Amino acid sequence: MNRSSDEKFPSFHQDEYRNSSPASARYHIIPVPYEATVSYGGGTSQGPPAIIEASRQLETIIEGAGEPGIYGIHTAAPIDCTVKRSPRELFSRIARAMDASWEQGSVPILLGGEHSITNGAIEAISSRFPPGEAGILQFDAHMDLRDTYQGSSYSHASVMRRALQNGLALFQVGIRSYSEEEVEIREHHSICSLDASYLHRGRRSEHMCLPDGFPPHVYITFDVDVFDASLMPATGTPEPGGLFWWDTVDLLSRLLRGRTVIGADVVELAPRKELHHCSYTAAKLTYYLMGLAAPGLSPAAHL
Ligand SMILES: [Mn+2]
Repeated sequence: MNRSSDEKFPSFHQDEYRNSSPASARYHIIPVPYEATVSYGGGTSQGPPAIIEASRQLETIIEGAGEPGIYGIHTAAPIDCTVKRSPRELFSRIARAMDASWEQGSVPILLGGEHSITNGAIEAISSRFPPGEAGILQFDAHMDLRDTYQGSSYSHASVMRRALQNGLALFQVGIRSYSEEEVEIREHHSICSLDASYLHRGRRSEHMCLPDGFPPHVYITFDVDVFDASLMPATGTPEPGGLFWWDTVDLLSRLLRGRTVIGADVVELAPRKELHHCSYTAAKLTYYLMGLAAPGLSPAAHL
């Protein structure tokens, strides 16, 4: 195997694809093992290595998304989250990594870590894209719209509130657990959504799409707790009544039709050894997201 960089870290899908150089890779996998504000079960700092390890079991082709690996995958060294610095400093570091990725015409994909790492993506998107040009598609059991949570404005439960404050459009999928404050904020900002209960009632997905006025460039933030608790027990707050695999890929591909995927994150996996299907599911989802951001839909071409 010809490993070009970061030899000491395993890379995503490494049994099939060498770790491409950053300049030649379509996808930049950026591990962010950050865990500070998790409210229930812990362990998300182990998410990135578990996803990368599980990716060794992936096939080269993923049904419905072709073979994303042929476009080159670069796995970066994990972002150092251990130093006791302010969360804002960490988020800026994430933002810089994403921006460097865009500079090279690549698509950054963050592996969390807890959901608050998306604050880094929000910073990166807000400084690179003019208002109205980029929006966030959030798959999550929770709205994450609290102003603060456990005294922090940068908690996993407040991350989408920060997105709204930065003027980013938001579309939520799979929500099924929330506070009164969050319902009010959602109404106040007229946030569109496909909640889990709505999806469960058998609404047909053929005509589901993002609203016409939704921005052309879309960042996907994927909290694995959007999956049903039976499929994804390895997360901080598993919620019953969630999405399964085909619901998820069907919705992703339909909602993103005609849009350009500028990046993504997969967060909140708290891996457990005896539940390796959870790590594998997160790895397969990550690979599927790459397929949605395949060339032909180049984000760089629009910048
Ligand atoms: Mn979340």
